[in-house]
Amino acid sequence: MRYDPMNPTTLDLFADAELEQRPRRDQIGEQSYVLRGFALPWLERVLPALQTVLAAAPFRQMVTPGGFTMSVALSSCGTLGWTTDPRGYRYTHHDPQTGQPWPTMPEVFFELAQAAARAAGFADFVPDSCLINRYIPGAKMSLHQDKDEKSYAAPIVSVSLGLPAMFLFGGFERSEKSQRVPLLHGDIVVWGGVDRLRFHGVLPIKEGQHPRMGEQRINFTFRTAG
Ligand code: MD3
Ligand code: FE
Repeated sequence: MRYDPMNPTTLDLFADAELEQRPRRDQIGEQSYVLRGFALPWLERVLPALQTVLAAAPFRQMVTPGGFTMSVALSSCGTLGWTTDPRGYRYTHHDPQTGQPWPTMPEVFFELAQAAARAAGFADFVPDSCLINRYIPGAKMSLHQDKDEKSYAAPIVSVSLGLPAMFLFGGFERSEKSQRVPLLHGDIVVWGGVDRLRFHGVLPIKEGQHPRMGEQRINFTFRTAG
């Protein structure tokens, strides 16, 4: 009989192991870890808080300094939000679309990011910025480095929700071969230290429907930017 979480006759010691075959924590770089499903127990609190943030700062597509409209739509919360326009990439205190300060980072976002950083060996992570990326099928993020933060001492914590993604974890030069890391709903990746300036990107998201999130992938990227 197939495991059915609602049927007590199949609730045995192996049931949970069958549900989650992937290792709980996977090291992908010297100081980078995938925490599989880490965010799942938090989502009941995270998703309503996300709706509140997005009501104040809706997703919008931005234009790169090179003049290209990004396929990924963005929002932010925290004291600093990441933006791009034809003049360049930068962190701002205000949402350029509303002129208002970016929405406050919900406490549950902060706590989740700090707990994930700790689980990967980074004590006392204090993010001041959460970039929220929305991918619809076909959207991608080309290989790049994150270099707009004041200091590279703090790690970066990334939370994946919704449709699966193939994450590209590259080297320190664009030309180096990338590792491919599949990321599913609820996975968290923490990167820091020597891996902080690695090239990275996301392959185009495949068509699909996620039961909880619909036809999209949402990624939170927590940073100490200021
Ligand atoms: C790896 N976002 O917003 S997670 C980005 O899934 C970005 O939306 C991707 O890259 C996404 O800049 C990837 C974040 C991430 C951030 C910094 C990194 C991955 C990283 C630094 C080094 C290696
Ligand atoms: Fe990035």
